[in-house]
Amino acid sequence: MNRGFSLSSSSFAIPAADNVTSSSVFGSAASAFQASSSGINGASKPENETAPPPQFTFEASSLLENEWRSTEWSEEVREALVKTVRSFKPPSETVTEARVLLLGPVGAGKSSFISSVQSVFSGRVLNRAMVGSSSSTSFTKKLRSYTIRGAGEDTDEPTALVLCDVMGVGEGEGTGLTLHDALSVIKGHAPEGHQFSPEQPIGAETVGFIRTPSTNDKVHCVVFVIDGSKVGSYAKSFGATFQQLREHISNLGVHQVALLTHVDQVCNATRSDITQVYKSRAIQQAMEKAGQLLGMATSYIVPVKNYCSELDLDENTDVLLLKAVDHILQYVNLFFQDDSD
Ligand SMILES: Nc1nc2c(ncn2[C@@H]2O[C@H](COP(=O)(O)OP(=O)(O)OP(=O)(O)O)[C@@H](O)[C@H]2O)c(=O)[nH]1
Ligand SMILES: [Mg+2]
Repeated sequence: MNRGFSLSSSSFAIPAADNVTSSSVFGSAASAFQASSSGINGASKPENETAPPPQFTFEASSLLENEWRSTEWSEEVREALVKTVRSFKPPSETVTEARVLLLGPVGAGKSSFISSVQSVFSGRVLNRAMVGSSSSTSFTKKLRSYTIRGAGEDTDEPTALVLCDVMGVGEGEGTGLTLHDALSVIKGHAPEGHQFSPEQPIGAETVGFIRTPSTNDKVHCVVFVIDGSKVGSYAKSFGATFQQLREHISNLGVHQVALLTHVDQVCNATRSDITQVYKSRAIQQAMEKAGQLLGMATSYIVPVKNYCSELDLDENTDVLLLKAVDHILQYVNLFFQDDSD
């Protein structure tokens, strides 16, 4: 009987890589894994537990003369991107949907991104994945997979994109998603609706545990979600945590990208006009900081502004969100290309 992976009370064994090849896309491996089942951060206390975290100060708030990534902002671009996502099919004979998992600190905007993407496709702002307020404990407690659906002529027609929402990674011990559970979800062992609990790691005893996941059950791309307004003040331990996670995820052959959210709170000019996003020095610096935190080149990271207080969609906000989805789908494709090699 396949019992998945073994656990002990003092430490847990990381599930084997399920015979998938390690991806060469990612940089050097992070430090050796040393985690406990108490939390994704491991047993050690956050380094800055006694001292308040340093505030993120940007060197400059001015705008660059030219965009550092050229972007077209128009209704045509928006429509073209919608079409691309709607017509997306995973390049695989057996898999019909791309499963994309959002991982990141509590309150970073994971659920908001899912709701925002669904809003774009629904033609109105809605809260599909339940969004919390910024706090120290994760608002999302269960694994929920959301198939993004079209609207208009193709009313409710599902796209092949499934965005998976999980509990956020906490700063302290015993709070938030554990490394073990994150990897279990990525490997396809976790049942839909599973309620995360650091005391009850996902294993053979978990109700609905998927013993032999198919490629359909597995996650095909992981998206790290980082709050741009907090990127400089996250606990130092987050950096080590994310880099450990990335190492394990890379060993599973799953590509990773990142979203920098809350860009409206990083730069005032961008708050009033989202098309300034690639001219903002502050956002450029926040993206670099996010890259350092994740051990990831900036080319994997895209900025987004989620819908949060708005009641109406905005064409340019849609373009930025759709560009992020398009970026993610490129790395989904790489998973299937690697798989068929
Ligand atoms: N200004 C602004 N607020 C945002 C943005 N994205 C999310 N928020 C707000 O940030 C808060 C947390 O958002 P969530 O989507 O619940 O974050 P989460 O990552 O799902 O959090 P947990 O489920 O608790 O781990 C909410 O109040 C959102 O409205 C953004 O791009 N800009
Ligand atoms: Mg959430």
